[in-house]
Amino acid sequence: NPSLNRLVSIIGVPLDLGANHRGVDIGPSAVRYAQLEEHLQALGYSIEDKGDILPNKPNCSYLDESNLKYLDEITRVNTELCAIVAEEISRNRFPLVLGGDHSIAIGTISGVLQHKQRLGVLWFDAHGDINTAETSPSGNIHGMPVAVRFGLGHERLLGIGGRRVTLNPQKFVMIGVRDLDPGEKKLLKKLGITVYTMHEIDLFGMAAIMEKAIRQVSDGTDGVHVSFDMDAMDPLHAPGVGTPVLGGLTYRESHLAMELLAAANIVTSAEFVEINTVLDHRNQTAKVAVALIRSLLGERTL
Ligand code: 5AB
Ligand code: MN
Ligand code: MN
Ligand code: MN
Repeated sequence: NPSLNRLVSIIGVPLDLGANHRGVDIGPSAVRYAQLEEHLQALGYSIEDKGDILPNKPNCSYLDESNLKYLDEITRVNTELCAIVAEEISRNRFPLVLGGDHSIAIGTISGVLQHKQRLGVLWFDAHGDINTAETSPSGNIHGMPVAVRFGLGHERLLGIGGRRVTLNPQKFVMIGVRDLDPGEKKLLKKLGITVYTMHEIDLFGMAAIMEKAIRQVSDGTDGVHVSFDMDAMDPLHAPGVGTPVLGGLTYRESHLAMELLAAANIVTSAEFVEINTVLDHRNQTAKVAVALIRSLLGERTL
């Protein structure tokens, strides 16, 4: 598609402090090793790799009273990420963020919101990621980024981006969901968020679901962000994730979603997260992530 932005900036965020298992911190390396840059160059993209935002490894005392593990370091990394994402967009480049655990969506999306106030978001995930410290069963911040971007959560996380940048729940769609905590179910209903669970994907098919989702997030917005948690896919195809849930998207369903997004030409930023190399087999999940990114950026078989 000739009108897609051909300038892509890769931003690595090897953060695992928001997750329950170590290992997603090697995600950006694994994706680079699966030849992301070479593949995108072959597609005609001009790539600038901005390198990694390096988290500090805190020593052990993360468990405070607030049920927010590693809040300080996660806030610091996301603040830096927000600034880099905003900077790349101001340079007219497409930010492609590689995680790292899903708490980095807080920074990525707040960076995008600096330029696109009317943003649509497609959230591919087995989970809702809409817990707060009050509802979270784990205290892991990778289960909270959606709540934060709707203005719910700890002050420090809400402050990332310098002002109260919040998303419009009408322009936010979840795809692939199959594991929600009780508090998440209540909040999703209260906010009226469109959630295409695996049930709807089974019933209607990915093509029909994507047609509706694309219309919803692109009508009346200045851009669309794709946040892709690799655990949206079935663990059979993406085994290298910290919180696998059976019954996920097949290889083809996830690719079809990316292909339809490329054809619609609406996506202005993306992130691929939760690639856990310690739990992966022979870098399979990183390779699948690269294949999905290629499809999202317009690669076709013929
Ligand atoms: B992921 C759980 N809901 O809050 C929680 O991988 C899992 O970014 C969160 O989707 C999974 O701890 C977060 C039980
Ligand atoms: Mn998930
Ligand atoms: Mn997630
Ligand atoms: Mn996970």
